Amino acid sequence: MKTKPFAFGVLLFGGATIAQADTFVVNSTADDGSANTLRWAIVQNNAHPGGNTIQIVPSASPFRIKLNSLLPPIIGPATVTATSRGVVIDGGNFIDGNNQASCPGETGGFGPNVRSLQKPGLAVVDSGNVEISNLEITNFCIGVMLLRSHDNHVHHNTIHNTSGAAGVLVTGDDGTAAGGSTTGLSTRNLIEYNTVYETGDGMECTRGTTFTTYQFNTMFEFRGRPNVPYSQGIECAGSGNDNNVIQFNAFKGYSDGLQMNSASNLLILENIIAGTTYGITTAGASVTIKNNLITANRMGVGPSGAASHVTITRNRIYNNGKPLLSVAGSAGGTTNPNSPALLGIDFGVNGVSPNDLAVSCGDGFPDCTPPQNFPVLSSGSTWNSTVNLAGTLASRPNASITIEFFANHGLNVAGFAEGEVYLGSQTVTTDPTGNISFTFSTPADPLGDGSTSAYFTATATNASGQTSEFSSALSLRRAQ
Ligand SMILES: [Ca+2]
Ligand SMILES: [Ca+2]
Repeated sequence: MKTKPFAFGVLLFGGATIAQADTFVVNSTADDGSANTLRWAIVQNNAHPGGNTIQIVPSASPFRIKLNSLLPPIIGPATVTATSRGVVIDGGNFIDGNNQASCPGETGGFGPNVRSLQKPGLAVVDSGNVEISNLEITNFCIGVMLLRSHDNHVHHNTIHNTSGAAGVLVTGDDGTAAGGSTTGLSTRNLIEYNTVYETGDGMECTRGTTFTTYQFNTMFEFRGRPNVPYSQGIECAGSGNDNNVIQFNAFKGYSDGLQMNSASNLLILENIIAGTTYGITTAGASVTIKNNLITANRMGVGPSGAASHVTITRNRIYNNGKPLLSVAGSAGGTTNPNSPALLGIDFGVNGVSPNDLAVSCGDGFPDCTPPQNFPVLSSGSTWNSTVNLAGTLASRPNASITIEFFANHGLNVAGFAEGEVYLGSQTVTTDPTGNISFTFSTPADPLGDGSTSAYFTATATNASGQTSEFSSALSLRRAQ
């Protein structure tokens, strides 16, 4: 059925040509190319692209479209959507979404391959302005692939049991053997409100993916598929993956919640990351990690690289240090049970990085090498009407430093204190020798639940935006 219920069109500049936008109704689950099948609708759209709608009208729920071969990529602008839930696009006739061997070219025993561009359920390639929504997609190597593609909107889909690269792969891969990153080849995509599970990587922003937003998605792995190693919640692989936003998502069960690699100018805001080996790893510059809940992981946040400027502010980071290991050496994870990465913030993913003091610095001033030195808290053992924290910081001379203070119910299972409840901050300036003493006061219920004891920590963030590891814990109790 080809209908034209909407009289809108695309008026091309010059006014001489009007391209009619059509609606192609899919009401058959067959995959024989006949009218009103999904394959037929995509072929029709691609023959005359220009704002068409492929509208799947399910006659039953579930309405399972079991394909016999891959669908052609969708040429935009176009919309692919279902009028109600229950529409399943299933590649199970020729791909086993639970076995990586179905996706040749993957590296057996390692995590999903971010260079894989194989066997997607739906794809947009060298095109853009495609909206994909309200679908369930399963048993492919990739759920939705946006390859060298722009201005797409992928939302309200359920993508699960894929065994190649990712649930949603956004990539600018140009296919060259060298790596093929070209900044901006995939740009301005919006991926939101999707549920993604058992897909290896949840999503990827790789090889030139810019100005793309991932928000309000739920992604998880059960860590229970022996033929598909779990990998990253979102991975940005290769170079040029800058100016992306990852916010309001939930990640659980990955080897890395977010593996950002060298991606820069990122905003990572208000996510929940739990049950991963490494919550967030990032080596880029100008990365802001704010207001996230990062708990029950092995390690919380792991910035790395001397040039990194990773600002970690106002998060809730606690109850990490769990003995969670990734399997099979996937890119960012570890199989080493002796890995010291058990901290809430671990610069270098190598355990506590000690402060470098003046005696070890060639110029005679402290904190001459990254990471930013952390504060040292020191005060009495009790609080009364207020909690009074005192401490010192040794850093660069005449430096403006923002110190954030946190309270914790206890140490994590590995014995480190983190940042469970944010108490506030203050900005200080070190003296000409690089040293400063500070005090900070907070009301007598620092954990907000009447607890009469707490572990206090602090971080330091320098003027270029680089945040330290957490300080050692100071244990205090309320005076009786
Ligand atoms: Ca460290
Ligand atoms: Ca340092």
